[in-house]
Amino acid sequence: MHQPVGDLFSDTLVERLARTRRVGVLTGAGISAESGVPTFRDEGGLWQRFKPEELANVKAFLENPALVQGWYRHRREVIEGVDPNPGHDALAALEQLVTERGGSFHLATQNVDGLHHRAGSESVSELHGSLTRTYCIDCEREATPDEVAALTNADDETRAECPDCGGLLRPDVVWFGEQLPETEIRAAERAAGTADVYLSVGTSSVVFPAAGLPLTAAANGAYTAEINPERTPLSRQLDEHVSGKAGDVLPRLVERVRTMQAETS
Ligand code: BJW
Repeated sequence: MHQPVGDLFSDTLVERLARTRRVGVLTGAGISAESGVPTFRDEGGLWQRFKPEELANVKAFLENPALVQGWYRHRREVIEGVDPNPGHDALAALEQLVTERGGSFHLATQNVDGLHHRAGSESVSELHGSLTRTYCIDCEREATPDEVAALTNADDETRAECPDCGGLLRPDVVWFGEQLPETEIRAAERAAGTADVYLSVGTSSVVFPAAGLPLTAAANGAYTAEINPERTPLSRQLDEHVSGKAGDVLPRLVERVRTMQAETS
């Protein structure tokens, strides 16, 4: 493992990001923490107040749709009130730097908050869906945001039903036991399998198949780095663990990459 010297991250990481052609990134809830979106498994995270088995699988949804719909309504409200933070901005800037020099960049996110798109990232796979979309589990019609707001504004005891057929409305997110959207996971796997350098940012690396992406990158020869204030089950298997918050580390890292890229062009 490369030991960072004099900075949070190593010169090797900066050089690889400034010079290689293909860059891949995986993000998790930690990158949105500094925007004010709670993570799942940290203290005070979403799983502390609500058990995942109660809320994030289809059986639980069918048993208590109003509870699950209410939880997602709450999360949509949280997200509507927050903005991308310097970590999201830095990844959008990194994409620009890499594509400007003719390289390719891909960002796979487990987050459903849309903050990477709002920060300006373009090549993004949303592996676990999006909170902004809601559909009927019977006729599959997508409900408009206005319909969702109106239907889920009632008290938590009321289930939101499709205005067309009366089926239950559910968020377009991926729950445990469900397949990830094929196009998104394929793009993410391709990017991981061909990356020269791969970053894993703000994820506990316990949920698969997303947690396998940095390992795919490593197995295919990429230089891999994890950015997280805590170590994860993957830390020892990657080239570098950068201990810090994404909103602190990423802007500094991208600034160093920008400087090196300018010097060598
Ligand atoms: C900071 C920070 C700061 C804090 N800066 N960092 C292989 C082995 C074992 C099991 C499986 C396997 N393959 C599949 C499975 C089953 C299952 C699974 O993985 N289970 C494990 C839990 C054991 N996976 C699935 O079911 C997946 N589907 C699938 O594989 O389909 C095929 C299949 C089907 C059936 C059988 C077998 C195969 C689907 C997984 C769906 C996950 N869904 C959720 C909910 C999404 C909707 C929603 O948002 O409500 O996705 S669960 C939840 O966890 C959410 C997240 O995206 C995901 C990952 O969490 P994340 O992002 O890592 O957040 P945290 O909170 O865990 O971590 C935050 C981190 O940030 C921490 O490390 C902090 O330290 C750090 N941090 N501040 C940087 N400022």
